[in-house]
Amino acid sequence: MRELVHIQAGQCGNQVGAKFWEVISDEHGIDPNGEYCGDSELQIERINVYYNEATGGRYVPRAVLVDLEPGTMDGVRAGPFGQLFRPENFVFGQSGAGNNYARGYLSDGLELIDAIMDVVRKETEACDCVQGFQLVHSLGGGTGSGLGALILSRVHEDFNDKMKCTFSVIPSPLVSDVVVEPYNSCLSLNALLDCADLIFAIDNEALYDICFRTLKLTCPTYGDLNHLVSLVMSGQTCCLRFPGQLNSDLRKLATNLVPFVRLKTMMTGFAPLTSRGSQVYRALTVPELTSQMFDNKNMMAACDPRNGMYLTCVALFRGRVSTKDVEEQILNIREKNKTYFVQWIPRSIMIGMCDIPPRGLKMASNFIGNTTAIKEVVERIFKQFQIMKSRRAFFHWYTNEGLEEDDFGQVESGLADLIAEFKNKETLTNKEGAGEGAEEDQ
Ligand SMILES: Nc1nc2c(ncn2[C@@H]2O[C@H](COP(=O)(O)OP(=O)(O)OP(=O)(O)O)[C@@H](O)[C@H]2O)c(=O)[nH]1
Ligand SMILES: [Mg+2]
Repeated sequence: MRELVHIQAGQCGNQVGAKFWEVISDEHGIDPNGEYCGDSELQIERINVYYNEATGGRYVPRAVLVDLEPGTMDGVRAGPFGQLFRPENFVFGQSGAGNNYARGYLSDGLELIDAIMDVVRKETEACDCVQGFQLVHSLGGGTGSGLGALILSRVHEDFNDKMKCTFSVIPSPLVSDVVVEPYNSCLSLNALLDCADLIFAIDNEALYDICFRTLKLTCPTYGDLNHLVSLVMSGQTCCLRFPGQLNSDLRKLATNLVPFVRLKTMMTGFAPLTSRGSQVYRALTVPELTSQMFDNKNMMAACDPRNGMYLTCVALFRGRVSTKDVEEQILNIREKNKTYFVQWIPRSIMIGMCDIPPRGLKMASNFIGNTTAIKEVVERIFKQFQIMKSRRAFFHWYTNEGLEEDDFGQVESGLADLIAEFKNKETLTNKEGAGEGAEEDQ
């Protein structure tokens, strides 16, 4: 069995993470006591990917829950599936990181990291053959950004040959008004680029827009945003959790999605979009799902794919759908949009199928896109970073905790290079592409 170890850090990480476990437990027929009460072999066949089996047939999430303050953990424990988690896997401090990356990455984080890694190691060693790790966190908060990056770098050191992916929530002024979030986000993203294999960008700006424009919620809450995140996370992981053929492990997924080592920040999408508790009354069809999943309005990152080029993508269908229909529709959409796909990766859309639909739907589709348009999201936070950095504003909060001014300089050049690489790849033609490591030339 190829197990995964899940780690959630900070307020956002814990709130989103708790929702993820709620949704997948439901999909696998695991009740809040950890007992299996499902009705299909498919639910249980690969249950060990995410759950440990404890004595008495209880299923326990292979999850490590971390925060620098105790409050969010209490929130998780009091939540609907709070009793599911192993009590020893809650690791927390007392003070919080006060929105400061440096407190999460250095001072306070360093005090807690050994206790965290002890739990991570224990979980990993108990696995038969662990395939990798997933981290859920915000890039805006001090704990999520700083401690999240610290954990991932330690995991990278200790388990070098295992896969690491992150679900990273990107801040937006529409949702939060913390001034230093661009600092935290850029510092964290630059660190993740060194040690993560796949970064799923979950952009609060896009989540808010979807809630407001598409779902007509006038005042979206974190509960509403996290409902959308849970659709993405359950979809993105369903090929790992249920039996199937394609992209059935993280390494295959990353190998097919990431043609260049630094370009691993993924845009995600979902169709059909529904608000919490609402139903889809219209019968859905494969053509509808396909066109919606490639639609800008369904993307959980605030960028327009038409302002960039797709390098690769995965189209994942859930429920009882015909493979032939799906293949036809994907060919169709690729043909219609061929100017937005780089020509030097000929088979850039991968298709995945999973028989089990998400709760309340007959069918659904998930999208993972590696598009250079994601540079718009990076640029959004990077510009604010640069404006503040040019005046060295707020630096003392970071240097007081042990970060050096030079670290800001390195982040600046790292992300400037990243944006330049995106721009370079979208202008490459076939011939140049061949020299850059593309395998086939049409
Ligand atoms: N989508 C979503 N975003 C959240 C949630 N909670 C916080 N955020 C976002 O996360 C950022 C703040 O980070 P938090 O996760 O609250 O901070 P933290 O990691 O606990 O770090 P400190 O509190 O600074 O120690 C802001 O951009 C918030 O908008 C949530 O439940 N869902
Ligand atoms: Mg917090």
